[in-house]
Amino acid sequence: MKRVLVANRGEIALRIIRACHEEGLEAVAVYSAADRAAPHVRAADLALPIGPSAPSESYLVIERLLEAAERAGADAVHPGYGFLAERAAFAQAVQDAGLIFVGPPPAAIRAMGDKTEARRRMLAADVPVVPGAQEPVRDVGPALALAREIGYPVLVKAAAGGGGKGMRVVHQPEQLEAALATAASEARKAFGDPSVYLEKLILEPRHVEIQVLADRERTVHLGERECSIQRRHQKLVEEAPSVAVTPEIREWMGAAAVAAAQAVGYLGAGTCEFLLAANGSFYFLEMNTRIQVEHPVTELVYGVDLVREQLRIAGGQPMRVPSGWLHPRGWAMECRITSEDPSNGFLPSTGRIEYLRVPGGPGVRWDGGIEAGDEVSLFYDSLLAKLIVWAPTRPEAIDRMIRALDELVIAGVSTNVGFHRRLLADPAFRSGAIDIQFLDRRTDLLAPMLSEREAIELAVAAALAEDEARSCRRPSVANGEHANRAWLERARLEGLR
Ligand code: MV4
Repeated sequence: MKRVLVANRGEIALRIIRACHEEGLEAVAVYSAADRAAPHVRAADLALPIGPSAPSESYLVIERLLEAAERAGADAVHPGYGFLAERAAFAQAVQDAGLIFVGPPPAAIRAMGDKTEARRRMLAADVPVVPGAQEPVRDVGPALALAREIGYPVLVKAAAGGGGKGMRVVHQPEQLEAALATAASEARKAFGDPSVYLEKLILEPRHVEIQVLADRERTVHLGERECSIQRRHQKLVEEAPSVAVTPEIREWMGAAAVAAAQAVGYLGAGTCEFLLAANGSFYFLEMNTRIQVEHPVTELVYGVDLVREQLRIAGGQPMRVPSGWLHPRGWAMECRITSEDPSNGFLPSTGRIEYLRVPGGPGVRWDGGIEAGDEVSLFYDSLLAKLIVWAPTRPEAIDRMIRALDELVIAGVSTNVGFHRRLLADPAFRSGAIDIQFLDRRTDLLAPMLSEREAIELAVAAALAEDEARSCRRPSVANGEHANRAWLERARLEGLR
């Protein structure tokens, strides 16, 4: 393996290109029309165009990517996350073209992609799954009998699903028939497959996932990530380890994740998602057969470069993770920085990045895909960058994240930076009392005060004016929706809020 085509864009493409270079591999970027001058294009050894801006005409077109790999003389393809990463047909097509797919075997992707099939395999491997069905339900009669057996409330889920689409909560038998119909129709629209099945609804769980890594000899786990801070299935903050996971739970959940991976013949990096109930019981939900957005928090507490390990494993080398017990060291936290306006229903915002100041200093990592001058469009998802910190303890990690968020300046598009600052300062978040419904209860964290919004608009204008004047003073400034402390204080004194 010498030359890797990176079939992705943004921060993850850049992350993969850097890992290739550290592994002594050449990296080939691909780009759509909108990404001609994107950072990942300039970081690569070679970059090839693959079509218009719309993903359906570029990053999602298997033939375009295989053509580019052929033209570049690449011998491997890394899919990143999103786009084609979990399409078994893509992994298969890459292999059929005589190239190495940097990921699991197509059969493992396929097995985990079908949720009832995955549940059957997990049961056979003694991995705890949520009580429920292993086969899709078609008719309301058998569904009622099953729901009675499971006990209400039950959840109707899409068999081809994942990510929350086609899910319906049912509290009473009278609601079941309608829920089956709406879930099936949603599933057909989203996945082209109307099959649905039933599970018991787990109330107020945490979302905890285990990182696994498998080479041809061994399968190991690298502990958990706590991903409960999410809104409408979009994760916003992740951390490792989890306050709710004791060494015993870690050992059991880790063993379950390793068994899950082995049950499908897994290879490379993957993640098993679990629901962790308040009483310590946990249930396998699904396996993500790709590198995930939040992988850096695991890297920081386990001292492993997961993308480099993916590349080594794909090239037939053993992983460089020691055998025996691995333990997390310290605490890592990640904030997803998105071009969305939390005070406006998290609608995506677009525009030109007029100004960017990236935080730094000890224990701070910036996995970004944007630079000042870049245009943020609606063609791609709203993730601009990930701000990741490490510190010896959770309170110190939170304080360090607040410090880093204070340093961060993004002007030109609205971002969720202000939301992150409010969340990290919140006593309930700091106490660790979080579950997947946390933000549903705490809508107060989503919308800033009106006066704050006004202050911010003024702060952004001030930042831009300063930038233009090429002032050598540190800009006293702006974060889309939040102004820094000094500025807010000035605004308050001047009667602006
Ligand atoms: C559940 C659940 C409660 N009980 N299954 C959401 C997406 C998909 N990965 C599975 N999901 C859930 N399955 C049972 N039996 C709650 C969720 C869920 C959720 C899970 C992880 C992270 C965020 C979530 C938000 C809402 C619901």
